[in-house]
Amino acid sequence: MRVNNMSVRSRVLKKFVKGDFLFSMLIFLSVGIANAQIRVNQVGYYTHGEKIGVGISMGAGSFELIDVSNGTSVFTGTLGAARTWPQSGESARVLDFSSFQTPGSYKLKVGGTESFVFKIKDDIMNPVLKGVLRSYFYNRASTSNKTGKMLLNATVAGDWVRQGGHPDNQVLVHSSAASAARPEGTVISCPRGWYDAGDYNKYVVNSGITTYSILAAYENYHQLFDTLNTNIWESFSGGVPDILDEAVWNLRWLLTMQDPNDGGVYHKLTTKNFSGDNNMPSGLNDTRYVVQKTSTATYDLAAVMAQAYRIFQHHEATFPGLADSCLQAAKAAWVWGNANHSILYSQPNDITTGAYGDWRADDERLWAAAELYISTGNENYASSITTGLNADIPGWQNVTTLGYLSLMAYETQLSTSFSWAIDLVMDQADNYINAYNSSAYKMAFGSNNWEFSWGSNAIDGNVGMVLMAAYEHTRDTTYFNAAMSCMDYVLGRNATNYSMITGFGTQSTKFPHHRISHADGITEPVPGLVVGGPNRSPSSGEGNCANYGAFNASKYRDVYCSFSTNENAINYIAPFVYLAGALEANHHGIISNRKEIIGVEDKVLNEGSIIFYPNPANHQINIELEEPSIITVYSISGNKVYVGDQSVVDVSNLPEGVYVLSVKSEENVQTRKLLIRR
Ligand code: 9MR
Repeated sequence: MRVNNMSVRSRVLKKFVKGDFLFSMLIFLSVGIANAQIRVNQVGYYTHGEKIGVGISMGAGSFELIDVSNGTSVFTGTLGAARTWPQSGESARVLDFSSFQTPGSYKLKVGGTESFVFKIKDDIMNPVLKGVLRSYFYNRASTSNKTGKMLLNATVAGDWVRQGGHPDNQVLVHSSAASAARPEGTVISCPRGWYDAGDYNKYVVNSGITTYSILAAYENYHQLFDTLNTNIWESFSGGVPDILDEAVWNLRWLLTMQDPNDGGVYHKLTTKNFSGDNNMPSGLNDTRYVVQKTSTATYDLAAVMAQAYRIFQHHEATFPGLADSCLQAAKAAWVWGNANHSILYSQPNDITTGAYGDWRADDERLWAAAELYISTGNENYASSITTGLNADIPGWQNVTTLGYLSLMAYETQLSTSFSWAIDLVMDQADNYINAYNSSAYKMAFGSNNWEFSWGSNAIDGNVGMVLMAAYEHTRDTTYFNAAMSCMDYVLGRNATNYSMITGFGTQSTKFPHHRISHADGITEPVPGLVVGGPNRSPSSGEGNCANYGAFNASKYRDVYCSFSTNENAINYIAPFVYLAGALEANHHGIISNRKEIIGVEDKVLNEGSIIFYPNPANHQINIELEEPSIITVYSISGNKVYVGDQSVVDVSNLPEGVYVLSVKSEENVQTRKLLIRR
């Protein structure tokens, strides 16, 4: 896929750099001002979804929706009440055009002010989903220069061809990580994985939450991902969906970060210092080290490996032995973690790269226990999932809620009930619904100061994930709309007026703090990168390069030097893989797979080959089962009213009405609407 959406502003900036100063500034100012006052999701909105724009510093009155194909006004609405958003100091009015449901290209207009052009479309987030997922492919470490297959060549990389780098097959054990079996200086091999961010190091903690979110997207919505082609090397060889191939690139690296002698996991694989800004991976040969085993890295690895086990056990033919290796790694990590519960990262004196430090590891432990319990059914793990930790918005340092989200998704399949954890997640989601209802921007994200910390866009994305979980749990569309507001935010309905995903939107980030994009000599940045976003405390290490604004929500600059607001990172991108996947899936009638409670009768249920008859039914249903399956019938309020494993289902005791029939085999869950009539 080639994404080439160079904005006017970017072109002008390039011109500016070339020196055509006056002319460029004139265009820049007029374009900037014309579009700055109406903030939209610059990619667009779902045909049947909520559609919100925001007008800044406007009086009461009406707005129009203009069809850009012919310039006609197709919808008129009333501007919402003016409210001040404390995070940006702006007076904002909501422009709600949700009831307009005709696909096309449009812009919003208030008086003489117009927004950027956006689309209304049924699968509007599909390109974004592919883009954010593909960004991992571009950020793969250890792509080889020697074999055509492993190269980021033009066939798969489009404009962003680059040589491979960091083979990581000769990594040294740092003194902080030395053990009797692997003393300092031992050479080990840890290839593959994704570069963490703008830098070229690989950090287990951040990989943990990232890989989880990507795999969770697949677990929840595999029918969507089963056919999502992202044009990576593995797309040409079949086997498994591309999203799983991408995850395996990192999982294989993660497995090497575990010391096979004791199960402990190295915190990171890194050079001693960050490399210079103008270096491509292929030009770098500095020694790389594995540094200190920690409890956080070890439990994170346990959690992700347990999750990976339950997915890859269904893909033994493509990845023989992988699932088993994952489970063994998870168990060994759990054992080491329990014997070394509070070993927290302490940066050695000779290392200056990212720390990913922490104060506690009990959230990581809970998450690991949850994933191990779900994957094995072993109640010993369940007993380690104890109350006391809040359902905070997930982040690399706080992973409790990842465990809760998994327990929620597998609720109906677990012997022990964790309804208390689900209640905590729902409470948190409801906090964000309150924020969404009262926000000047009608946004779930951004009501609290702390949300504008380093990597704020990841917080926005993770709020979206929590809201989607609440939606899957209740089917209340308020959660769904609030989750969409998180996508709108990162794509332009925000105080910066930028889409902060490279390659998407008219005014998108052009100069991310991403060494590859900076040094590759290619005009456009690598596409699909989500940058950190506004940061209320930008780093003092940047000097005055970025000249930030006064308000939390506008402390963002699209300049390379702004590493505290404009750096991409794998954990910023992953929640948007999940969110874009969840939005796309739901707009196509795909219902979350892991959760069997499906209490709606008016949705298009997922496609599949199950045949059952009669429908409507009277006394019994006959199902053509091709493999051993569990049959469950749900009432429309989500209660299980029948469970069995036979192809003849007796429904004579069920009252007339609409039900959902679910047929679950080892491979698949399929659902159908069932009517019972007498
Ligand atoms: O995401 C991290 C953020 O929470 C921290 O405040 C920040 C400063 O320590 O570091 C961020 O992570 C960086 C990591 O340490 C190194 N790779 C780039 C990451 C994104 O800036």
